[in-house]
Amino acid sequence: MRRRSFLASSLGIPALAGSQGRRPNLVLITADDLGWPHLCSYGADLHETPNLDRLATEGVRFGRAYSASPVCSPTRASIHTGQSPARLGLTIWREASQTPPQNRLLIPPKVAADLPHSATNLARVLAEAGYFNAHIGKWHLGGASHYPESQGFHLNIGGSLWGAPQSYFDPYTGTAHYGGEFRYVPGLPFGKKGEYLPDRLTSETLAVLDRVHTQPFFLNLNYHIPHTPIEAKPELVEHYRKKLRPEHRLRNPVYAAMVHSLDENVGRVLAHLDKLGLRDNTAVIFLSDNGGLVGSHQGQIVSNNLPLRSGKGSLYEGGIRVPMIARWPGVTASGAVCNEPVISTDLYATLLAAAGQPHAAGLDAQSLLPVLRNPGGRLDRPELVFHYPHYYATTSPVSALLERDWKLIHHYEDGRPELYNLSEDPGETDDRAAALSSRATRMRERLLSHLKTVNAPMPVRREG
Ligand SMILES: [Ca+2]
Repeated sequence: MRRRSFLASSLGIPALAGSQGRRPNLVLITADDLGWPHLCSYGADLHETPNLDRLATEGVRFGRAYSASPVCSPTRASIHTGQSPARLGLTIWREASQTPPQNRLLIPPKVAADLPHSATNLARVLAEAGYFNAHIGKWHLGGASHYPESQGFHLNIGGSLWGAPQSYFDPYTGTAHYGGEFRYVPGLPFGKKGEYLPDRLTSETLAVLDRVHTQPFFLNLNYHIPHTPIEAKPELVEHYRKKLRPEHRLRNPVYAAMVHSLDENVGRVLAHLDKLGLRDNTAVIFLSDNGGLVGSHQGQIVSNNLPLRSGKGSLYEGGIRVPMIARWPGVTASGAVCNEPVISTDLYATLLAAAGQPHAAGLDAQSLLPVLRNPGGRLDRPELVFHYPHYYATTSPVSALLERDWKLIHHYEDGRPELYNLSEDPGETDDRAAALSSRATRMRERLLSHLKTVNAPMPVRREG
């Protein structure tokens, strides 16, 4: 039976003490570039994701969760700070932040390369509240002076400045991809040659859980897959090659095998929480940091996000709508679906609220506890803002405003608006901007006014 302190309930903060009579553990598991429709519980056909699907039946599955950015680092920064990428001034990944292209119509802004130490910081608040904070896997939020150890984490295994390793197979080093840059994964000595990185990160995670579970902990477990390089265990690739049929919408057996390994490893973590008796007092949240990568990588089509439009890098739904599942026994309903629009930035406020900690005012985060408890309910929030003032294979510089079902996309190159009604047209095929020009104009003014208020970095027109 879960106990609830009088003070906590009077503040609207959920029960802080579980069966062990203490604050809940927090487990945040992030996948990298996993598209919205890539889990079976979200409609995937070729893929097999029984562990994440089970997690969904045990908790709340979000149908309209958004990453704050269509690319990795800004979304991760939003989770750790509760600030939108526009407000934080961190709108693209580190490697691209200082060298915007000079040969396009617009010159994108130079933006923050590192997660600033001055920002509000989730792990630091949790550390001050007595949590043990472990970061395992991808970090991608700055150089060595801004690694997890400097951002409130007591432990960092694998977190570095790089967004992806050179290979997912031990020793994870080399120069095979990414422009010949020598990369490695720190904190993983004495590996077994050929071991798959997600398997290894999970083994490290289980060992950490064995050691820390006697005190409240925050586990920030960031798998690198299914980000490039598109590499998977050969026996799983073979399984999906044999399974692939002409009618399958998802068509890449290597990518399917990566998603399989992701799911299997999440299953190992969940099973270990059960083994240690921690399930009832642990809030688990799983999500992806942006939409799935579409288009070709080293000669193969990586994936697609159908029925959503486009993918990573884009502010169409395929770039920013992501799978997200939350399970917190005693708080979340079981097997429920929440279709309220929520955003990765909210996890900052949600995890702090779960730990019984207040969060600073004036941020862009809203606690999701009301919809975790009542997935059919609504949050008191009129809009979400997205800002990507950069180029990517799927986009030119854009911003977007989401007012529940209505979405306005503003293109900086030509000032062109696009307007979609997502409930009628989730695939964003019917642009209503011309037909509903007054709505489009109002939403664009609202969007640009907000971005000005937060001093968002903007692209500028190239001279000459
Ligand atoms: Ca990513």
